[in-house]
Amino acid sequence: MTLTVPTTYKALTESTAIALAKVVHPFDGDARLTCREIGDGNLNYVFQIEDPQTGKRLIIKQALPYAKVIGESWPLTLKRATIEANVLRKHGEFVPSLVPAVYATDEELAITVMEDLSHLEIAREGLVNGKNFPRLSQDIGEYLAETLFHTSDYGLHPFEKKGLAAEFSNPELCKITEDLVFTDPFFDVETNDYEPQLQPAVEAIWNDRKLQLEVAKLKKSFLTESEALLHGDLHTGSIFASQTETKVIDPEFGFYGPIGFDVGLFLANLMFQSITREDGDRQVIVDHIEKTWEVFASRFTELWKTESVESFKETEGYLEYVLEKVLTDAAGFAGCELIRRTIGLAHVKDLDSIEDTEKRIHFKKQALRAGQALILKRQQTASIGDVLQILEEAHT
Ligand code: SR1
Ligand code: MG
Repeated sequence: MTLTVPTTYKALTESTAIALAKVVHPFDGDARLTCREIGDGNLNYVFQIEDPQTGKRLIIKQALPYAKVIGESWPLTLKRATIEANVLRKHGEFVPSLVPAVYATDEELAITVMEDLSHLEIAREGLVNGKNFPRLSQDIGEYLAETLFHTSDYGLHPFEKKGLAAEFSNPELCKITEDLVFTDPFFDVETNDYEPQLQPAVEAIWNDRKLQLEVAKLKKSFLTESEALLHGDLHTGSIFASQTETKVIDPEFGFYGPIGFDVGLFLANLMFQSITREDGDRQVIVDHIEKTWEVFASRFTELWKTESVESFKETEGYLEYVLEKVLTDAAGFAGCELIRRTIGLAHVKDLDSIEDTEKRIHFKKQALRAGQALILKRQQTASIGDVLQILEEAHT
C-alpha cells in the first residue's frame, strides 16, 4: 500500500501519521509501523507510532483548528503547535531532562514530532489513584526556577528578553485562560458547569464584591506582567511522572506572563489532592506543596546570585521582594484555579471522579472555600507555611 504524506493542513489519520513518521524520523525502511491515537486532552490529536519489531516509538502531536473538548464551534489557532514546540525547545535549554525531546515540527501541518513518554504516566492519573511520585516536587521546583529565571529580565539581556516576549505572543490561548480562569467562573456564564447542590456557594462567589475586586487584580497581572516565558497551563495533566522521572509536556499556552502563574497553577493542582485524600495520605501532598516552593525559591536564589544580569541584584531586599511577590501571586492564581476547575468549563478528575455524591460535593465546597480564601488572604502570606495554613482552614 502506498502511503501519502499530507503537505497542506489536514487532520491526520492513523495511516497518514505513519507515513509522516517514516519521513521525519529514522525507522527501518521495511518497518511495519503501528499507530494509535491516544490524546485525552481538550485540544489536540496525539498519535503514538511504534515499530513492534524494535519497540521504537515516537509521538506526533497535531493541533486541531478547534477545541476538541467543545467541538468545531470553538475555532482555535493552529499556531499553538509552533508555540508549544518552541517553548519545549527553549525550556529544554535549561532543563533538558525535564521536557520531551522535539525531533521535528511542521508549522503548516501544525505538528510536533517528539519523544514518546509512555513508560511514564500522567501525574494526575497516578495521583488520583493514590500514587505519590517522590521526585515530583524536587523536579517541578527546579523546572520552575530554571525556566522562569532564565527567560526573565533577571537572567537575560533586555533585547533578548523582549525578542522572546514578541516571539511567544499567544493571544488566542491567553484569551482562553483570561475567560476560563479569570472571568467566567466569577459571573453567571452559560459555559460554567457545576452540580445544583453547589448553587448557593456559586452565587456567594458571584455576589462577593471583595472577591471580584481581587480576581480583577489577579487578571490584570496575568494580562500585563510580561515577566518570564511561562508554561501557561502547568497542571498535573501536563506532567508525565514515575518513581524516578518527571517530564513537563503541553506548553501550548506558553507566553510571557507573571512567574507566580506557573507556580500557582501547579500548587493548586496538588491542592486538589490534599483536599480529596484521606487523612493518612494527605501529608505526602502537603510535603510536595512545601517542597515545590522551597526548591523553587532556593534554586531561583542561587541563579540570582550567580547569573543575574539585573543591576539591582545586590540591592538589599530586592530578591526577597521578587520572591514574596511570586508567592503572593501564586496563592491568588492557585485560588482562581481551584475555583475554575470546580465550577467552570474545564474540570479535574481529582474531584469529578468521586462517585459518592455527598463526598464529591463536600470536597468541591472545600475547594471553593480554599480558592476564595487564597485569593482574599494572599497578601498576608509571607511563607509557604502561611499558604498551607489557609488551605488547612478550608479543611473542615
Ligand atoms: C478549551 S481548553 C480548556 C482547558 O484545557 C486546557 O488544558 C486549559 O487548562 C484550558 O483552560
Ligand atoms: Mg494541555
